[in-house]
Amino acid sequence: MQRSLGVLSIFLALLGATGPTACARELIAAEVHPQGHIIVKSEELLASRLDELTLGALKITIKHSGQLGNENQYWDKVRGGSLDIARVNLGVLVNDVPAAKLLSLPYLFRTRDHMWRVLAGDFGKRVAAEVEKTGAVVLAYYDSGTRSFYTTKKPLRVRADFEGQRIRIQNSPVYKDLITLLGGTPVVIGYDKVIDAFKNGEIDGAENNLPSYVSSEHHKYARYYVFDEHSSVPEVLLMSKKAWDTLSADQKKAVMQASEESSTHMKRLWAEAEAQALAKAKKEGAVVIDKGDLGMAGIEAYALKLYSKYAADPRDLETVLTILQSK
Ligand code: GTR
Repeated sequence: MQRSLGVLSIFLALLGATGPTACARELIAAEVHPQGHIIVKSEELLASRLDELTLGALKITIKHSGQLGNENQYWDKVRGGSLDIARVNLGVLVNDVPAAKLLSLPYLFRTRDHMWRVLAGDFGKRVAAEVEKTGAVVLAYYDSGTRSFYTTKKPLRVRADFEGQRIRIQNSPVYKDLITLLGGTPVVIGYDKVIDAFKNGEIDGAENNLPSYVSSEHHKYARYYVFDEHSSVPEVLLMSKKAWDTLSADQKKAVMQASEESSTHMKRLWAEAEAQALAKAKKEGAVVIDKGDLGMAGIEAYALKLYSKYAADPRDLETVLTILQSK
């Protein structure tokens, strides 16, 4: 009797050690940024917290550096249910999620905090509901700071400087119209191909936040970074509805908690990531021009013409006005 209890306890201990891992579920997450980028670091935190919270039952494998393709492909796969998780820029959703189009309008937010407050309110709920209709679930938003223009030959200081400039953009009608209104030529290129487009002279410029400007090494080709801060479109962490629906209620809670913790962690680190990127860019030869030294009134006057097109629907106009007036 004594002996068989001993065997039983050893057996149970072994089960305890291997049990949860043996039936662990692997969730695949797609990411374009390389290891070391602040977003990937935050996703690593997400993975380890989820592992802890579910005692090893849910594990996230991050396929970083574009191993699974580009963001438009991730978005299609997540909606279609063939990819569990993807982190993309919310701007990638513009063709399917009307709220994302409004959020991409230039000069909509005054500060990052303004954007975070809008996302935490009714507008954030609208984004989540529209995303869910397409077959995905919003887990969290990540900071993406503000996007500004950068170019190879001369800085875009005033509106007239845009003339003749070929500017790389994400595949977004809002950005296409923005560059055209400013007098440039929009060129849609996947993020992973922008560096080649700079090398072979296919484009004269692009736009992005500082951490991406530097981690993608665009700063080595496009030295002139002008702080016009035309947009603040956050990153969004998505899960396919198909994968989500297979989770238990406790697992869903754990996924949401881990996502939120990772997003909060990233918000705290963002300012430092921007400062580090700025210092590295300058050290490696970038010329950074502050907003006060740009002809912002002229640039904004052209850019804001977009509002009458994208907020033509009275309800959208009301939403945009509410955002612009909100504190
Ligand atoms: C980055 C963003 C990426 C991608 C990229 C781009 O800031 O983190 O997800 O959208 O911009 O310009 O394509």
